[in-house]
Amino acid sequence: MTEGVPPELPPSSAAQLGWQRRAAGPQLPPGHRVSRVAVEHRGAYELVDGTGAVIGALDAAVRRAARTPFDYPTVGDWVVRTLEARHDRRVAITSVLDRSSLLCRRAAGPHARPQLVAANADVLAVVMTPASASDAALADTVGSAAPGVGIGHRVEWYLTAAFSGGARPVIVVNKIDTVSNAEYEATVDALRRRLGSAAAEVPILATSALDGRGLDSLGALAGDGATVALSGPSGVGKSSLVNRLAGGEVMPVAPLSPDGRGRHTTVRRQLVPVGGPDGGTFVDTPGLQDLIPWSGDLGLPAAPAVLDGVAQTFGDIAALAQHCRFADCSHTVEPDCAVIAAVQSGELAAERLSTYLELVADMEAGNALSDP
Ligand SMILES: Nc1nc2c(ncn2[C@@H]2O[C@H](COP(=O)(O)OP(=O)(O)O)[C@@H](O)[C@H]2O)c(=O)[nH]1
Ligand SMILES: [Mg+2]
Ligand SMILES: [Zn+2]
Repeated sequence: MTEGVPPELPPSSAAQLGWQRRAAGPQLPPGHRVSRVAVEHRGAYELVDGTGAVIGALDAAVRRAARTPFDYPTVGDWVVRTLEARHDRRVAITSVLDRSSLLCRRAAGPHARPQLVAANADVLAVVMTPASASDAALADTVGSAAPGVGIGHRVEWYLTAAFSGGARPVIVVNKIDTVSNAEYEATVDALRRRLGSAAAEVPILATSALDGRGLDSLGALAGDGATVALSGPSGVGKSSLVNRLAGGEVMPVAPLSPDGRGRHTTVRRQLVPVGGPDGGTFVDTPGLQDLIPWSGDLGLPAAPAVLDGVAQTFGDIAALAQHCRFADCSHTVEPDCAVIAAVQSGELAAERLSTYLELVADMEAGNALSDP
């Protein structure tokens, strides 16, 4: 039953996987149990349950009934699966349990399609470096880049995906060993200015995967079975952080061999247990590197808060927009636009508005094509 499972990890405990954080379990049919998706590859899923790992595939009837991408499991999902493997040596996944959160990106390509990246993450950690943080603070130029080209790395994109998906965003400034304290403070100041109203809602952690500073605080985010998803551009040290916290080379760290991923023959586990019995899990998946948030419904069960990620990331603009003449004001060309007026009076930073407009354009690109 455990055939094909990467051997490098001890089995995580059920408490680490966070089962106890869920409100109530489903009524299980005989011969079934609940497991969590640790990695997804080509329609097969590595499932962990605190005792070991098995490979599962979606039950044929469930697959036939699936209508949208949201009906398929993704990393971090809780699923019901058969105990016994079938003829193809895989267990059958018979249902996907309701999600408490969902990180979802707009898949690349001309048509707007949702791509599920991670489910049931409590926290989305947006990892950057002092260098990338100050780049991000300086890189604003109105309309300089085509939507989707190279600007999916902006911190506001990740915050929006977190807020709208029901995960708590945290910013992690990694590689602090590369700068002085003064440089780090300047980085954080610039970041806070950039984030405007959102700065108050997003804690900033400093870490070094090299010398270990800040790792306790980062690891503590995954206490008591919590799940922390790591997002951020390639090279900022996400996998290095996970490896430090997991205590071994669980994720491949750059530099890779010239042929890239070819060096690793197994698909790496993307849900990684950390911190022992009182710990939780980290999610490190390529899908979170470059992310345009999905603007549509995420299919989450009735959420306590209205999950408008853009309005939460840009609370200052959302508040001003209440005073625009038109309820659907785009804050670009309309008369009596309170947002443009606030930029002109200096109340709102011009970069804040240009970033907002780029994000909205990015999220909407392709939507017109996909509408029938
Ligand atoms: N100086 C320094 N280098 C780091 C740190 N974390 C990661 N690195 C290096 O940065 C490179 C990219 O790290 P990796 O974990 O693969 O980044 P990822 O693409 O975000 O997963 C590697 O060469 C790491 O050794 C850190 O805290 N300080
Ligand atoms: Mg990595
Ligand atoms: Zn307006």
